[in-house]
Amino acid sequence: MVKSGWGATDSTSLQSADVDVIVVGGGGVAGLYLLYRLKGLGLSATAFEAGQDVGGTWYWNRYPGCRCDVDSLEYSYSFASDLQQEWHWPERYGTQPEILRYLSHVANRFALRRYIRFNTRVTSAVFDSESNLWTVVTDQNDTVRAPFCIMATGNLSTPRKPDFPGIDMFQGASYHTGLWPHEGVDFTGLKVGIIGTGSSGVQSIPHIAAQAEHLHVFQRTANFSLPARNAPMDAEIEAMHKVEYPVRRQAAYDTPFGIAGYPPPEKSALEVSAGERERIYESKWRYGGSISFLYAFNDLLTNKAANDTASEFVRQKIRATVKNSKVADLLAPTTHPIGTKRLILDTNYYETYNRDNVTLVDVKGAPIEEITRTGLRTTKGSYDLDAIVFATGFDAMTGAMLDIDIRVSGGPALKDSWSAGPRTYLGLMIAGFPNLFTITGPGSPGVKSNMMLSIEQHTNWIVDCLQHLRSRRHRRIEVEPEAEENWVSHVREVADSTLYPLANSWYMGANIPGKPLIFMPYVGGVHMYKKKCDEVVANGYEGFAISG
Ligand code: N01
Repeated sequence: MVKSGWGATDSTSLQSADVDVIVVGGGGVAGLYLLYRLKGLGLSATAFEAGQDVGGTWYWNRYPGCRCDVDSLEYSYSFASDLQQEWHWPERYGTQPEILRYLSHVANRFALRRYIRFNTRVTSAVFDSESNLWTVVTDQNDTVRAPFCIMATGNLSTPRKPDFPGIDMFQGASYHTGLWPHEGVDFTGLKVGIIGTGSSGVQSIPHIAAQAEHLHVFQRTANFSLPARNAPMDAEIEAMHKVEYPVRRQAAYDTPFGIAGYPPPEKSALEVSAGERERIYESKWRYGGSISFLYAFNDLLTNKAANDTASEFVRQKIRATVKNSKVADLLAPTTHPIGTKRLILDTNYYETYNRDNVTLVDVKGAPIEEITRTGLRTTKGSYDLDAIVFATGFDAMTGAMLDIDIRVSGGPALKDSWSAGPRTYLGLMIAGFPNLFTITGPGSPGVKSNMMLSIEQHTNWIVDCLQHLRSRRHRRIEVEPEAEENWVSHVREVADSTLYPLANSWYMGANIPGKPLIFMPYVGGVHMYKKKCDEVVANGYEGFAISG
């Protein structure tokens, strides 16, 4: 193992460091880019990865129909021009196998696997304030020390199965979409039940329905879904995009969602006639994708009356697609404004309810009471099932970090500091936890943006910060509590000026019983956020105390 570069130039306790940086979650999109950057700076690193191979979210989520909801030309790294030019995405949106192949290619091409210990889960990370070292321990009995620890643990990496009574009694097969068997699942001839109609459920339902003898969809809350309009990659679009890559990538930083090419809307939905509104929504619906639709008008996420027009447009589309009007009514979302939960992109989702072998079951009106040996029982009836699919989501944004015992020796544990909800400065660091960084943590636009771009921006910020510390022989960086407090207040104020808090979403922690209801992402936009991150650096790492 390579010793710490900090230790090599220092006669004190840093000599007991094993490496410069420990990366938790080394195999995902963030971990791989981080390792690439650390390697480039000549910093030594050890990364731990729970998966058997690289891929992160794309390693675990292998359910049928799994595909990215951001255009593949955008959902790809920008750091290596050759890679960008040489890689060919076969479809508008990357499938899970295709994205996994891409990440595996990146790991090989830049020789990153050598830093990663696979099949290894970090169990604790403890910082010693005397030596300024993090000690990280794993379930494989590794103990590694380093001055810096970076959490590349992902925002949707802790799958959540509800605690239904009897869940372990079920004698059929059960699956979670976020932990799908690598060999795939053949549902042919089976009576299948799926619980959950978020992105994972909506993407997998048409595929499972096409195989199963019968599919029961147990829906608690109807969600808005738009047509993805996936298609084979258009050669002309691809060629043009490749020419424009540098300009587009740069321009993306000046946009709210981190994707260029969508001119910001100038009008309110309430400023135009009903006919004009319909025409605009229709053209967005035909184009496909979520940004295009949410960019129809400038107030869809801030003005309820404006949002109602977009919500109603989609409800009408659902009613026009689903033949059985009772089923259509159940599928038409009424509990939240469109866009305040993650907007889903689908292929043939609503059409699937016109199949004879698909039944929608409302489990809001008649909740699931228990999983039985032979299926599932709601307050209204029993269902015989051979297999149950849990498309029930994740303990988002905080789950993976809080599964690790993160603490400062003699100081607080992260789970105590975050007992009332996560608090960070810029989603990059946490007051009271020196030398610990998070990539796209709560308080950053991460999950509300093109993840690829946000991951690159965060990683660049963190690695530049390490370089800054190293070049000045500093050994310690920590957040000033006041800076964190101000940022947390700002994140809350911005969220409160939008419609987002009106939805019981995973952004709010609402899907996990007992989780504090705090809107976690920063929704001021990538453009505002990046500006703030750059200003902080320009002002000498404003809000951070640097020492040692
Ligand atoms: O999870 P979700 P997901 N009884 O939390 C239901 C990303 N992603 O895995 O809404 C009955 O959205 C729950 O019902 P309710 C994307 O960011 C991206 O689908 O809580 N039902 C809901 O219907 C996405 O937003 C892609 O009432 C229960 C569902 O389970 C995020 O991951 C693809 C229940 C969970 O939906 C999470 O998506 C996939 C219970 N006890 C995922 N508990 C793409 O890039 C939960 N539910 C396309």
